[in-house]
Amino acid sequence: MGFSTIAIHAGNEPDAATGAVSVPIYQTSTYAQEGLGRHKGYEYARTQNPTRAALEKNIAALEGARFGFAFASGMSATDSVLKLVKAGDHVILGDNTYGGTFRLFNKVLSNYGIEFDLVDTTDAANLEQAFKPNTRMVFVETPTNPVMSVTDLRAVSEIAHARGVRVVCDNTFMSPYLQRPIEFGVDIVVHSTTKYLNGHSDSVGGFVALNDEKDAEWIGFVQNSVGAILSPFDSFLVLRGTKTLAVRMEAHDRNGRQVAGFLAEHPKVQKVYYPGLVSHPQHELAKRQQKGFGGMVAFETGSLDNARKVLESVKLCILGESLGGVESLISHPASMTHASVPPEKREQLGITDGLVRISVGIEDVEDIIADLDQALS
Ligand code: P1T
Repeated sequence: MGFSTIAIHAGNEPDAATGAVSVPIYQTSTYAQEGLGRHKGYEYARTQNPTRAALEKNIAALEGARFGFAFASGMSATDSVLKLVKAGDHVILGDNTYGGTFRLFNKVLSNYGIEFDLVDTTDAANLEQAFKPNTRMVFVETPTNPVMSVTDLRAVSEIAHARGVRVVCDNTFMSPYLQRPIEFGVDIVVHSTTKYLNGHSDSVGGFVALNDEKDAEWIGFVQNSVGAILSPFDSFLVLRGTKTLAVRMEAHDRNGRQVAGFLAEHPKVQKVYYPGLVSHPQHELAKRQQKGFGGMVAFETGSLDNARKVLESVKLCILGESLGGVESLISHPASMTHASVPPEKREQLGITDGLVRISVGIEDVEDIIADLDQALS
């Protein structure tokens, strides 16, 4: 079956009791039991909820995974995956990730004896040298937030698997429509469903998709034991969102390419970060690994002053954190999403004070370009 058919039907069976075509929001905390140890498979709503279960089936199918778990946020999904490692274990973390992912490793997990090194995973030789005897996981984001570096998922998976190490990929920027990491050998996919999967900027959530039965059993155990579950209402919203994922991603991709092309030609823009541009260092890899280039674009304005002028002059694009919604959002990574990354590391990655990031929405692209044009001038 094709992607859109799966998106619309997986997990979305008509309700057995009423025939409702949309999976109902089962807004209940508990379930009546017929007798001691006798029930319909639902005991308590942290453990099982039919709306959440429908979403879990849906996104797992979209990622080509056997198992899926929905969490309260992208960060809680990542944190739960990190519960596969223990004190004394080492994790290789891509050197550019969402700032909150770095913060989780740097300020939280490090307190629990989990060691990590930041590695530029766009360079396979670099990665080979980073393994230690206690390395248990490689965690990458591709393309990265915000400088859009692309990591070769097949190469990373081969290198890690040769050492018996799991590979995790944060697939938030692409969504399963544009990239399916498991097809390249990745073991575990994480998402912030807050972004493209939900797609309407009205829900915060996260997801973990994987094939390994033992790891899945543990993630499910952690989900129930820690309790960072996605609510029934949010599960409903994301389930509604994924039905239109393909058409939305096509539109984000189309608009993203045009906005990146416009910026690349603009005299006030010094550099554009977008894997769809032939000038992008991993353009050929992105063409092989991704079905498109998506709607995330970053560009260098040269200074904080210039960035501020652009960010405060836009009229259609909305200044704010987050991405992946139907509306265009514009942000300043250095002071917003990546403020928790040390300044020298930011500088090294290209997250300068002059860098501006756009999540290109699905408005009419001429209007987005006209807005950026007037803001730049
Ligand atoms: O916000 P939350 O749902 O917890 O997701 C965290 C997260 C994880 N992974 C990636 C790649 C992300 O971009 C995010 C969140 N990012 C933003 C809020 C942002 O504006 O970049």
